[in-house]
Amino acid sequence: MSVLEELKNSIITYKPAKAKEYCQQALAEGIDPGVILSEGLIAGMSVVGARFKKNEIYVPEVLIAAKATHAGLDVLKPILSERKTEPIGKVIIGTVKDDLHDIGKNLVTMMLEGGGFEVVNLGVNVDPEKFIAAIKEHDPDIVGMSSLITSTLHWVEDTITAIESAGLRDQVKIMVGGAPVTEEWALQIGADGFGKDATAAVEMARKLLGVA
Ligand code: B1M
Repeated sequence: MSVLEELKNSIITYKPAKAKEYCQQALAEGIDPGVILSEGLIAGMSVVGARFKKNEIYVPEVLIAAKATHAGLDVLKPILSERKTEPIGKVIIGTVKDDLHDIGKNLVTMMLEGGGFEVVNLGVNVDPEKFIAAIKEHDPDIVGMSSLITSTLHWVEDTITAIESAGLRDQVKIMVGGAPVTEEWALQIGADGFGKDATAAVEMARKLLGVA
């Protein structure tokens, strides 16, 4: 079995220590970190997601799989986040209120950092007031929101409304993403941009700031 298959397997079989080990091995073999991410970690998490959806596994298993994914991400982070030049813009990012999913948001954070952005990661369950306080504190160019659950999607729209009410809407661009989010919905609720995945998020962030 190749190291990427072993890595994917370590997520599916809930083995954080192995995930870390295989990520290190894949890097040592000279495999591109983006490939390790997509064909190892994300591929494994996709299988876990499908099994969770079919009720073949439950929250405790998903939590250990998420832990394994994060163990791998920790190995890749220094490489993916390496910035070679001055930041091209500042982004604050968080998972919206009542939502604790953070794997995708953390991936987007790493890819943005690697793409030349300075990123302030506000974590999960971020309420509109915390987004507003962070805009005032950090003066970002872009506010990023991640949302994974349909029942809490409304917090994305509520946060945009709160940013408008606070008189801060004109000074930031807003980018949203997460599995249930579509481009059409994002634009409809007043966001400036949408990212289907972490790579698209970096492209969108550059576009929003007019960077070629
Ligand atoms: Co939850 N969960 N979960 N979960 N979970 C989903 C989202 C779900 C789709 C599973 C299912 O099929 N049933 C479902 C939501 C259903 C719905 O709303 N329609 C669900 C549910 C229901 C729940 C709970 C309610 C379960 C329960 O308790 N009964 C509960 C809610 C807790 C809460 O948040 N309040 C819950 C809990 C959990 C765990 C804690 C166990 C764990 C999270 C661990 C963690 O994140 N630290 C978890 C996980 C892991 C998942 C699945 C299996 C995987 C999510 C993930 O990490 N994907 C997920 C099923 C699925 O999505 N297929 C599921 C991998 C990640 C790389 O992809 O996050 O989509 P993703 O991010 C992508 C893009 O979306 C995009 O780029 C990323 C990288 O490519 N992107 C952005 C994301 N954010 C972006 C922001 C941007 C741009 C792009 O700009 C700012």
